[in-house]
Amino acid sequence: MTAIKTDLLSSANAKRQQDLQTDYDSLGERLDRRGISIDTIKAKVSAYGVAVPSWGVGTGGTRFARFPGEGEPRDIFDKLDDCGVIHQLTGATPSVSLHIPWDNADANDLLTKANEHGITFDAMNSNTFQNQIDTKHSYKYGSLSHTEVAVREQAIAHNIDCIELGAKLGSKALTIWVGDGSNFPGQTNFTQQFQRYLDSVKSIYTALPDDWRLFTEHKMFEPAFYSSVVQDWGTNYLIAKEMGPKAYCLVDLGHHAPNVNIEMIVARLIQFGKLGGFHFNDSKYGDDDLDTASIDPYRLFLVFNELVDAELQQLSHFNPAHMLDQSHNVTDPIESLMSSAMEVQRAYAQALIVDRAALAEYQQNNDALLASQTLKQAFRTDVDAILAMARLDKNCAIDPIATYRESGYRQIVAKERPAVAAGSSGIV
Ligand code: PSV
Ligand code: MN
Repeated sequence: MTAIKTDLLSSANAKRQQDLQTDYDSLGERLDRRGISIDTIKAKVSAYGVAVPSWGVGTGGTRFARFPGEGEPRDIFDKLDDCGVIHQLTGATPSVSLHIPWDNADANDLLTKANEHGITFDAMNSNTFQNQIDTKHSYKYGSLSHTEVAVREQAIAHNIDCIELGAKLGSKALTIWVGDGSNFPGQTNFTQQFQRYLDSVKSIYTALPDDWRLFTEHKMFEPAFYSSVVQDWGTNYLIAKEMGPKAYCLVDLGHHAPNVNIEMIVARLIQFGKLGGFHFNDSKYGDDDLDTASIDPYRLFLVFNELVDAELQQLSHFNPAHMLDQSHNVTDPIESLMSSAMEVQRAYAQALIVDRAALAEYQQNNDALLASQTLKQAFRTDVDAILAMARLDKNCAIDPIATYRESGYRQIVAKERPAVAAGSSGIV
């Protein structure tokens, strides 16, 4: 089933096809002069996919308020419909990452809905940063690292439930992010708290099927404002090492102090075989969950520069999961997620056209200026036509956002989806 009518899509593309062909040919000529085949880059972009977070299609919020959007999804099935639109128009988001218990539903019903849209399920996300309606013990003072064994056991059991549901859905990974930490110096014993966390994740690890991976996600602060148990990539690396070969680190681009060199963290995790995946949101101050590349597209490109470098080396254990993780307050989430998926593709395409032989030589000869210019040359290249042509080849939209607006999808679904009451806060 396709949510956007195919005749609308075709006529939207027909209006833009001639200009696209001209732009593609002209870019092809310029790349050819640099010894790069535009069709090879297009094929790689076309095969590339990034997972959409189920929670991203709803309107987020801040700690202060949540302003509901028109036609917001009512449940996971509406969310999957919205994810279907994103994939239909961009061809870049073949999978969805679920968050349990928010998305809890019968596995067969979930599969049926996903099949309708030709999408699959990426990593499962557990949630022990909130109390759930049916949970006996509170997570107010933590979950996997809680001082009380009963709370830890409840959090472990929830993660195992996520694995069990995911296994039925064809997912192959569990992502754990916890809010555990402390708000006051002295509130917790760092060492004992971390040991309790390690013991808990090891129990979850033992329940992991052989062909699954376990991702742990670090985050510097929030909701704990003095210390977080999994605060940085070093701690995350220790966790993955302690657990074993199926455990990897997940890097959310918003979870570091401002100005931290994230691309170098990525390189380190690649070098030691522990890079599990990404949440490609952007950030200016803290965990802002802003749209991908809306603040610092060069940083995203530099991350992809490391990824392409590793891809070319064909390293074993190198198969990072690519996911988005955003919260939208002032935009239509479908538009924001489409924009982000395309930004991730753009960074990938730009990293693919880096002249790696030249770069290696400049590095060897300590030619800092030309090494940096080599990266800049790729970053400055407008690869839009490659992305658009890859979409057209797959019968997706040359201009997804314009086509989405022309389709009136949001207004159509708004008729079936009543507005949700405002008031509560809702950032994730
Ligand atoms: C909370 O900071 C967060 O944004 C983490 O990045 C998780 O990935 C996400 O929520 C979903 O749990
Ligand atoms: Mn995240």
